[in-house]
Amino acid sequence: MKNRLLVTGGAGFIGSNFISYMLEHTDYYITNIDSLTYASNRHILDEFQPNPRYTFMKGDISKPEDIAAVTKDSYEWVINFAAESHVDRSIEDALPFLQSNIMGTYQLLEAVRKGAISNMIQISTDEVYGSLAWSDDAFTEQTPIAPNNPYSASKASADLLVSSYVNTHQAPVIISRCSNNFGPMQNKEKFIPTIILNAMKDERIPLYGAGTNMRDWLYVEDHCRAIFNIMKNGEMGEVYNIGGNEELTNYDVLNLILKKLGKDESLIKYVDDRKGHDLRYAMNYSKVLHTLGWKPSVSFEEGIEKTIAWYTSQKR
Ligand code: NAD
Ligand code: TDX
Repeated sequence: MKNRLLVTGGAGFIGSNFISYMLEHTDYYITNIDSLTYASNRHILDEFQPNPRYTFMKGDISKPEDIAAVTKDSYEWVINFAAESHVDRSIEDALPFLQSNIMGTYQLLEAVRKGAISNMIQISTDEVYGSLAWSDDAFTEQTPIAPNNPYSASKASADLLVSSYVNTHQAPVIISRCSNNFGPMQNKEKFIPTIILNAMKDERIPLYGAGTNMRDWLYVEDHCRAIFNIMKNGEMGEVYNIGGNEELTNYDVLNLILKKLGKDESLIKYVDDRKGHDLRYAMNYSKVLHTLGWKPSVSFEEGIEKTIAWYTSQKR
């Protein structure tokens, strides 16, 4: 049904920011289906609940009965954020990643194929392209898929499944691939929250390997705006890269945040490297720039100040 939006994983980091964004900037009626794993922000559900345009259903997108229950209503869109998202956990135990990220996407594609949902955006990641050498150009939408860890392999598998449904069934699905997000409501297991929360308590911050690995950082609200732009003007079957234009080494990220918090480098603790650690991600987002007119608007430094302010406000 027009004006009804199904958000999966809307209690997680990006999904909850997206729901806030959409409740504020649009008149969509939003249903959030989330299985409430360890990664979910349960307090945000209480904040959304009073809004008459918001409905929550606890459910697992990889379970056909949960998808059947939520698709008793029909939707104009599903935006699929639900996933196991932490690379380190996928190295310890890949199975939940295969279940949620691949089987979950499959169940949603089937719901789209059967007509319960009219359009879908699959939220993917730069990690499906693998790792760049220092001298390589940034990933484009034409860069071959070459994931290196169980998390990114599960996300790449889901993307391939989406492409197969687009090709075979003309399924109305778009894939968006974004770089590393940061901002309010990110789980403390991820790098930037780890830095902020540990530094606030004067606890040491683990820096993997030499700290020279590089990521491109995207402020989460810019990502939400990009997704809404894709909903408005994106073309079915297309892939869109979304980047932050902020390539930094992990050491530089850590150092900048320490400086903002008035802490010094003695808090850095060099630890063993992540197994199979991707060296560098960088996104060429000229397609969204030229076709949708989207570009990031929040610099890394400005985004970090907002993020620090949010984590500080959460301190009890
Ligand atoms: P997150 O781990 O913070 O949140 C994931 C949410 O999905 C949680 O609320 C969890 O309970 C829910 N969930 C997990 N499995 C589920 C299932 N089977 N059924 C229903 N709900 C389930 O993740 P995030 O960082 O917000 O990432 C959201 C999406 O964006 C993921 O698909 C991820 O691959 C992608 N992505 C994230 C980043 C990033 O930097 N965080 C970058 C690129 C792409
Ligand atoms: O304590 C840490 N110390 C450290 O040096 C942690 C948690 C991470 N790191 C390094 C590893 C990475 O090079 O920091 C970098 C960022 O790590 P993560 O926050 O775990 O993110 P990353 O592995 O880059 O993946 C993220 O971006 C792509 C998201 O978690 C994925 O869901 C997304 O697809």
